[in-house]
Parts: sequence; C-alpha cells; structure tokens
Amino acid sequence: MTVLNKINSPGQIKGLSLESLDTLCSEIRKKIIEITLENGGHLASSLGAVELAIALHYVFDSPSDKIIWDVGHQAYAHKLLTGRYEKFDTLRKFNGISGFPHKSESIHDAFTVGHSSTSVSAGLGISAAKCLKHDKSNVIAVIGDGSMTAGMAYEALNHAGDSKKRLIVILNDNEMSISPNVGALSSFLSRKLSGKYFQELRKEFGDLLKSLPKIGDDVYKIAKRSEESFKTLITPGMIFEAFNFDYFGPIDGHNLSHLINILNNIKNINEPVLLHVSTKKGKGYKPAEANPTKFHGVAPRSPENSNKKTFPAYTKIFGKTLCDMAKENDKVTAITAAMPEGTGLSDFHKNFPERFFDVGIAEQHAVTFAAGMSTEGFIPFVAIYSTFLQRAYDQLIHDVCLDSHHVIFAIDRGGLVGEDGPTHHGCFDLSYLRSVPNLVIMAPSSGDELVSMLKTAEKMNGPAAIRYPRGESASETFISYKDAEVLEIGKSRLIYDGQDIFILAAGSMVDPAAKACHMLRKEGFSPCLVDARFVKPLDGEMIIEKAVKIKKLLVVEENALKGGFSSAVCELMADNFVENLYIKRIGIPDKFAVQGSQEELRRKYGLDENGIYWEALKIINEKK
Ligand SMILES: Cc1ncc(C[n+]2csc(CCOP(=O)(O)OP(=O)(O)O)c2C)c(N)n1
Repeated sequence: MTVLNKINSPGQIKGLSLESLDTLCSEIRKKIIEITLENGGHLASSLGAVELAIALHYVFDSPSDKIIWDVGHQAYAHKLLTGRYEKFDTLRKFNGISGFPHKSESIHDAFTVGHSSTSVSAGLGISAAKCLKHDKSNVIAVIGDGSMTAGMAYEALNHAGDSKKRLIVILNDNEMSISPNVGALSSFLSRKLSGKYFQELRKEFGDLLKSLPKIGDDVYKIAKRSEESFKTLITPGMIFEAFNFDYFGPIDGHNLSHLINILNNIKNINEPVLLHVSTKKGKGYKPAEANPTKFHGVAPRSPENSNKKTFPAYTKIFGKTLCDMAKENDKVTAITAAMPEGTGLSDFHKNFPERFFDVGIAEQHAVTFAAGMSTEGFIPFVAIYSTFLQRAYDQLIHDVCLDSHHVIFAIDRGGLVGEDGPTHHGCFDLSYLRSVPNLVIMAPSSGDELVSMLKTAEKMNGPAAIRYPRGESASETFISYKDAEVLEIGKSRLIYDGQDIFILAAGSMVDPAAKACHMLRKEGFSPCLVDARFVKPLDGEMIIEKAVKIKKLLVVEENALKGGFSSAVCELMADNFVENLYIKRIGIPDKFAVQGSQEELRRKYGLDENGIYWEALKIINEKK
C-alpha cells in the first residue's frame, strides 16, 4: 500500500492528484477483496462503490456534510477512508468493526443502517434539522436501485420533492438487487438514454406537449398517442423529475474525474437533486463481476483442514419441502421480498415460475399481497428473514391475522444470525408475534420438525408462523414431505422425563438443551426436557403438569427475554396460580445483541450446551 495506509481521515484525500486517487481505488479494492474473502461480508456491492466513496469524500466535508449509505453494505471503502484501515481486518468479527455504518463506531457514519431504503428519509430528516439550525452543509443519501424498490424510498422522495429541502440523492444503479433487480421501475431505469440528442429531443417534445391545448383537442390526442410510441425515448430521470428532483445522469460511476466534476457542480444546488450513477457490481474482481449474486455476501473462509460434518441448512430443507408440497398442492405459492436465494426459493422459482413472486425489497407489500392471494383460495408462503418481517408488522396484524387468512410465514434467520450483527439478528419475532390473535407460532428443533411444521401449516386453516434459525439443522437427513406427520396444534414433545429439573426449550435451543441433559444424566441427574414445538398456543397441560411436579423450571429461548417464549411461560404460570415454583430463563438480555459468529454469540449469552448445563446444575444444586 502506498496511499491508503496513510489515510486516517477523509480530509487527507483532498490534496491528492487524480493519479494518486486512481492508485487509492486499486488499493482499496485489493484490501476489500483480501479481508472480505477471509472474514466474509458484502463483497460485490462494496467493490462497486469504491470510486463513489472516494469522490464523495473528495468533494464533501464529512462529518459536517453527512453521507448516508443505504443498507450500508456498500460502505467498506468509506470505512477505509474514515480511519478504520488499521482495524479493517476485524471487519464483522466479535469485538471488531461492523460490516455496516454504525454511529457509535465513527463520527463519519452519519446513520446506523443494515435494513434497506432508509437513507432518503434519514437524509431528509437531517436536512430539515440543518435548515432549522441555519446550517448550510450538505446531506447526501446513497441508495441502490434495489433499495429504490421499497415503498419507504418513495414516501421519502415524495416528501423531499414537496419540502424542497437541500438534499442530494445518489442512485447507485447496478441493475442488481441481491439477485437481478425486479419491477417496473427497474426496467424503466435501464433505459439509459442520456445522450445529448435524446435529452434535447425529450425537452423539445415536452415543450411541444405543454404548448398544445388540453383534452378533447384532436391535435393533443394525436400528440399524446405519439408520446406513447416515443416512450422508449423517455429518460429514467422523468420519474424523479415528477417528484420535483433535479435529475442528473446517468453517469459512469467508475469514472472518478467525471464523478468529482459533477458532484462539485451539484453540491451548491439548494433543492433536492438526484444523481443517477451507473456502476458494475463486483467491479475489479472478476469472479464477482461474473456472478454478483454469489458474491453479494460471502461466508467467512472456513478454517483449513476443517473436516467438520455438515448437516443440511434449515433454509435448504424449507426450499426442498416447499417444492415437494407444491407438486402435490397447486394452491401453494411462494413470495419473497428480494431474497430468493437467501430464503431457499431458487428451486421453487425454477420449478414453479408461475407460483413464485419476487416483489422487490417490499416486505410490507409482500405480506398484504399474500393476504390478497389467500382470499382467492391460495396458500401463500411468505419466505422472509425475521429481521425484515419487522417492517411488515402492521400488515401481518391488520391484513393477515385480523381476518385469519391462511398465510404462512416461513421465518428464516430467527435468533442470532452472526456476523451481520444487531441490525440483522432475529431476536424479536417471538415477542412481536406472540401478542397477535389468531396466529399459530411454531419453532422446529430439527429438520424433521421443520418439514412436519410446514405440512401442519399447509393443512390447517388460518395464519401460521414457523421460525427457524440460520444455519444447519441438527441431523444429517430430514424426513420427506410425504412421510412427515401433521402435528396436533399446541402439543409439545417430551424428550426426557425426570425429576431434578424441568428444562423447557423452543426451536434452536432444543438441541443444545438435549446435549446439556445428556451431560447431566451422565453425572447421575435426572432432568426432564420438553420441546415446546408451539410458542403459541402453548401446551399448557404438559408444561403445568411438569412444573407443578418438578418445581424447578429452566426455560431456554433464542429470542429477547422481554416478551418472548419464556415470558409466555411465566404468564401461563401466573394465570394458572402455579405456586412454589422456581423459574429461571435463558435468552437474549434487554440489549441489542452484538456481532460475532453464531457460536461465539450463543456462548456469550449462555445459549449453548455448556451454558444450559451450568445453569441447570446451579438450579439443581441451589434449590435442593
Ligand atoms: C428491509 C430489507 N430487506 C432486505 C434486505 C436484504 N438486502 C440487503 S442488500 C439487498 C439488495 C440491495 O440492492 P441495491 O440497493 O441495489 O444494492 P446493491 O447490493 O446492488 O449494491 C437486500 C435485498 C435489507 N437489507 N433490508
């Protein structure tokens, strides 16, 4: 490194020549590739935004000017330019720097992010506040074309265009979301007719239309019709101009001098501006350029000589089971909000293209769309990460559960997800779902259980949520859809009977709890272990019977302790006047869980077999 290792703050790049800036680009790319392939992370998106990050820091003055990165997965170059070069090898690691901008990490991270499509709203809020303070500094929101598919972005554009506040929105358009971008807007944006000839033609045509008399007039009608045929000549900017934004572009987002020039030109415009920038996802790393979806997010390098046996992931089991189910039942459909790979729906997409719906990054729409579809007798499976379902909470309550529609939520990444950290942990779903009437909530403890729960949800009537963790299931094989049993709603599963302690676990915590019981049994103790299976309705009969008999209860869940599964158990005990009972709960405390590998995090929160074992032993010994 000749340039990058000397940069401690973004101000230092301002004096660099264009040649040095080019060197800086290469060095940043090299560093991003090296560290991301090792630690895992968002490789392709960050590679695509290197020139953009340099140009922004070259032209603007962070931290007084605020740069807000949407999602934040493209901000590694920004991190390297803002004093995190030395720590960059700790990216996404336990106690390391975050994979996303985080306000507490740097004064240059203007807004904490991880979920998409928040940048324009946050930017406009900052801009409005600056206005109140008579502060003339700039606010820049950098948003991808994928993130531009979310309703929230349009709510913000709509407000921004109306408020006429100073705001620069940079649309980083690489024609990709995680998968190829979807939707009408995406095809509209790809009409990149930015040449001078077309710009002039468009203006002339617009002026002509304006000068014509309105409806009813033949000339106007003819012109209108020819407008239809001219549609291919309409530039992507028109949609943003309709929102009162001054539109510039599209320009080449890898041409640094061009980027710097245009940013210098627009920085003093006193109203909303949108700069459309074309970039290549994965730029500078051939494998990522060729397959940006695969390199959108890469896993950490596995330790050498690791011959650990791997079991099928829950995501894969879900995808396979849904395909098998769809073969038997032509009413089964699958819906994703821009996450077909992540949620395991790629095969479903291939095999049942007509029953597969990728709605873009639009979780709210996905849920209400599913509700609509269910009113016509279909059985939609909304495959969604726990953390992103948070966005569609009102739709889940108001549009699905109120009328008890048969919509099934296949909630992936429930619990601690690992290196993505606090913006992505699925620690709240059991709490936010439990209070919603009509909703049945299941948590599988193994691949077989997931298959049975999917089949149970298909066969029942009304809304159901099945929440499972990121990563591998607990066994090598899993049962086929055909052979899976349909579960009795609200019935738990007794794994060990015993009298020293009653351990009640849900979902991902059943396997480590069983291992802890195994350790206790080896030492001569007799633990009772129940797999709750249903977080709602709870199996009151079994749980109360065991609690009354054993009197020492340990409840384990990979969810926030506030309002989650163990809270439900406490409510059950209170509502049934169970007396002389000692209850201890293990779960995620009332703090946002940090980043690290799942293994490290489960250990930290006492959610692995050792944590459960020691807690159980303490209770057995203390409460003799
Ligand atoms: C609310 C929400 N839903 C889904 C995601 C998962 N996600 C992360 S990045 C991404 C694609 C974003 O596409 P784009 O904004 O075009 O950026 P690119 O990756 O192409 O650079 C998605 C779907 C998210 N972060 N937030």
